Amino acid sequence: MPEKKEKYYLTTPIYYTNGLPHIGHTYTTVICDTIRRYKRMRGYDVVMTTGTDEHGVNVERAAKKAGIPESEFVANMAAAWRALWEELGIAADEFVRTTDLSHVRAVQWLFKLCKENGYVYKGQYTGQYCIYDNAFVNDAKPGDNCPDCGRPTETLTEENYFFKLSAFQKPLLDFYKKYPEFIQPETRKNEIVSFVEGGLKDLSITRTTIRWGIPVPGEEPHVFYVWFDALTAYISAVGGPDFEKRGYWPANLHVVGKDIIRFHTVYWPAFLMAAMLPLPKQVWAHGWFLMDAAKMSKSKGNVVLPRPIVNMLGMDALRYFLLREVVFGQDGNFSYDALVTRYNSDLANGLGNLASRTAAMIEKNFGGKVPKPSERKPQDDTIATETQTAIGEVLERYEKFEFARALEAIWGVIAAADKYLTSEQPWALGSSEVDQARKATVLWTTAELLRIVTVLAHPVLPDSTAKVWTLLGQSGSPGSFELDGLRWGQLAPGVALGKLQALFPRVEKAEAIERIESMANEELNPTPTPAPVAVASSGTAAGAATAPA
Ligand code: ME8
Repeated sequence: MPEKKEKYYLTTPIYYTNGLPHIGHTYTTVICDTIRRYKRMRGYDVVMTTGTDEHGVNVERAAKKAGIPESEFVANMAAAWRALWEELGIAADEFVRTTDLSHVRAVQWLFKLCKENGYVYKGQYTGQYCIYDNAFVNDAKPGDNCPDCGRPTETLTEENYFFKLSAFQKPLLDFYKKYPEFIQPETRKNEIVSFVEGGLKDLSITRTTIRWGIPVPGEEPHVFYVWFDALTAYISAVGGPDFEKRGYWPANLHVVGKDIIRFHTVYWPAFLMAAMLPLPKQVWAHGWFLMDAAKMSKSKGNVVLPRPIVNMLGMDALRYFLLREVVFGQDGNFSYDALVTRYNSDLANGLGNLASRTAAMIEKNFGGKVPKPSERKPQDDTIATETQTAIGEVLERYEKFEFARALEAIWGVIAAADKYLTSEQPWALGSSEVDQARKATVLWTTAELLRIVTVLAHPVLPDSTAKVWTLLGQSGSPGSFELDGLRWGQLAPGVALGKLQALFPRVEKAEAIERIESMANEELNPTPTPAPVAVASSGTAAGAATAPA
């Protein structure tokens, strides 16, 4: 554990405001929230940033279509994004909007530094531009489609400021070599290294054809190119030019989807090198959640929304599914069927069932107080050792962001508890002194295991573990438990159990899917009523959506 609270700064991408969050955005934000909780439990002083990327031609067009000024359009969208993260309990510590004045100043400051250091010049640029991705498409010819989104590119000539990206080929390659952990996972690193080895062209970083952007001081009508603008949000969120005062820059971690890794591992470090600013320590690119084997997008009409799932199964179920189903870094398919199957098997039958039967047996046999264990049998020691070993393994997995493996190890402990109960059969023991003593040992052992599982699962399942924590009569939140101090044997006998709250009520699959789909349909195609779709607070399987973190 760090001596004095060491700072840890992590970020999600700064999302575009031309749509609302779907499961893909939720995935990135859940990952960051999980890492934030985990790092806090390891004693770090953590700040997590998210935000909205609000400039560019797409916004100009969308605002025009909506018949409102751009500033109003983006304010509405940013408010919607912020509200959804809060509703889902994954609101970040900093929410940066690229229209914030502090961000505008930070972008202008970064540009000034790059220019003063000789890395910015004026020139003419003609190229094929994808207005949907806000990027010139390298090597594309007129008539070519954008290789990323498949839509037509437009030929654009304009006077631009250029950033001398070509000067950074060697510094970047040296940097990747010196910090082999900078780009993760390894396969992405290899891609980026060969891209940079292939040569870097200078990059246009301003536009004169776009109106809705941050002005280049004294150079109007030049406004900043979206990536120079957006990437700077990571530093403007923690002080901009005054970043040293707050002490969170350089970031420890940028979590992004694989679609934007190049911007984060080539452009961004080059901008920072040019400005002689510290570089982030790591960029982690995860894969995509696919729907019917295609990347989700609103235009394809295959988006999965988080809210209907949360209303039906609870936020923890969604978090669990996203992190358990896919190996971090790889693509994964989203399906409601797999989601509900995992919910019933791992959450309702697994953790939920273990918690409720343990509490019920302690209630019935020991008046709701944690019993005092007595003489141990070898099988008690075996399960204690297994659980203690799992603590080490889970922490190691979390540390490497191997969430699926961490959860697998935790659920291995839950399965061991089920087996232990089945073989020890505390319910079949009588009321003799010997039987009572044995019952006490078995139930203390199970409750202790449950306590450890609760702490370990907390970064992924914050709400339900908080409920189990209370059920076990523990004070505070499992989130304030320091992971490094977690050991077998800390559960004090005599503690009164709290109230059993519904954790993960089993659901009938077909019915659950139908309800989720119908809520999603309603959200995507609302019937014209004045009120927005309400967040269900009752009548759901798992109760209300979570409170803000
Ligand atoms: O690219 N699966 O914003 P964006 C997994 N504004 N993750 C997904 C996903 C999917 N199907 N779809 C989206 C931008 N994501 C820029 C970023 S940062 C300085 C500027 C997630 O709204 C994933 O993290 O298009 C991806 O990188 C990000 O959303 C793209 O969000």
